[in-house]
Amino acid sequence: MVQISPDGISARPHLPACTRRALSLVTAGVLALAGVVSLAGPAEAVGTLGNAAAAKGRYFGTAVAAHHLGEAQYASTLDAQFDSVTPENEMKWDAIESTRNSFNYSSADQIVNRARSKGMKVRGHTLVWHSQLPGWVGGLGTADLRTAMNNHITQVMTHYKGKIDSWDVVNEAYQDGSSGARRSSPFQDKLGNGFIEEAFRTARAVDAGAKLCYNDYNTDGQNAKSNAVYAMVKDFKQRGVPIDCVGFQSHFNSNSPVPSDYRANLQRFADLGVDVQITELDIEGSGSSQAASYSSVVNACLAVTRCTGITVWGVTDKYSWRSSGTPLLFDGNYNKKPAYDAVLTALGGSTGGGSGSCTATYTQTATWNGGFNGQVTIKAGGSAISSWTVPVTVTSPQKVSATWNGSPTWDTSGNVMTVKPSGNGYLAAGASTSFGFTVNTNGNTSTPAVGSCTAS
Ligand code: G2I
Repeated sequence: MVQISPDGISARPHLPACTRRALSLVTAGVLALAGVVSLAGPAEAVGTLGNAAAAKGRYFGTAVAAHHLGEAQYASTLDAQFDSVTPENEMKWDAIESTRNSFNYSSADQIVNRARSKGMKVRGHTLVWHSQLPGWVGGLGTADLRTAMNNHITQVMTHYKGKIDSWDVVNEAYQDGSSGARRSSPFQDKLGNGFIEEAFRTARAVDAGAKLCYNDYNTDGQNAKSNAVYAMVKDFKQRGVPIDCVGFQSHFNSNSPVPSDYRANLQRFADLGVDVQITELDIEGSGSSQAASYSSVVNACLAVTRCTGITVWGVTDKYSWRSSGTPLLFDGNYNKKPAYDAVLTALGGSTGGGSGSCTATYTQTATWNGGFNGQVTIKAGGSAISSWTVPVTVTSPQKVSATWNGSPTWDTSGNVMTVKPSGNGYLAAGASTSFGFTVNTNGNTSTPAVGSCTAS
């Protein structure tokens, strides 16, 4: 544990000699002027995503891939943070029935059994989808295809009967764009519009205990596609076709940001008498803007009583289906990102998580023409913590030129560093430590934004 002493500034190797000389002359004055800023940000976030969501009556899940479960950090992050899983590919038609009537459940079973042994929910994804569909399905004639579709639903749902919270019975059956039309697929083209209803009726007959969802993307705000899905769900509810939930995939990026009417759109579906779920959430970006988008999604779900849970589409950026967009809550080294803090904070944190708490307090310790030094003091709450992270955001064109007593990782914008201890991060109850950094202002003297301290 090292406290940064202002007296040590002139000895720091990171500063140019002229700066060190200037600092040694003005240190006393600087100290008099230095501002101490206690963080006025959101309440400190403690606990885990699953615990915090549970306290709000929701689940917080992630897509998982069976072939990553043997990686220790993947498994420990999954187990520590999430209380629901969705097999990312293992329950798709090509994974389970690549040859007609020959069912292979091994990878999906691995995920389902593991999750259930840890008390996690499982979302089933997905029974009827045009993609990841083995070639033999498309080659069938109409009657045979109908038999094959119903048989696939029946076999798979029977195998998992009683183990699945919600099934994505039909996935992505509508076209993008303004037509509001159905997407071409073997099911649509040969069985016609009635295939969705038939799939849901078959599914209900197999496992009456599972919630049956229709799941799609680009339906997150009100648009022609979501209007078409809305009309279908309304019709199903009026005619008694069994549907319990609608999944909103919520794959967002700068071309497809969180819609401003996201909450209203979730609400209008809920008002039809179905649950709504955010099923494949990921938001490309980094730092505070990504964090803000995640926060808005969580807030939208919390504002809709029938929004029963949120699933992010992967544990870590490094295994995301669009990894280069760094769309998830943990970076490639399993560090919590600002987006993680934002989600946990939006969920209200949790005092029951078992990990302690910490606070981060910013002090400007020195300033000179063209730069300043900042110091962040981390203080453990009423119980000991084994480690901590604190995000610090500077404003472009500012640049952090040096850090000490902390280990930073940078987001792609270069404006956000997430700092963790450079050595052992243990702090006894009420104990503190500090890290420091130098900012070259490049003309902008804004105070860095120091986010909430996350204890672990
Ligand atoms: O595309 C993102 C998602 C859109 N909604 C439905 C989801 O099921 C879909 O998930 C993605 C998976 O994240 C990818 O991992 O679905 C893709 C396939 O459409 C998955 O990609 C596939 C690759 O295309 C295959 O080459 C690969 O063999 O993953 C397979 C298994 O790793």
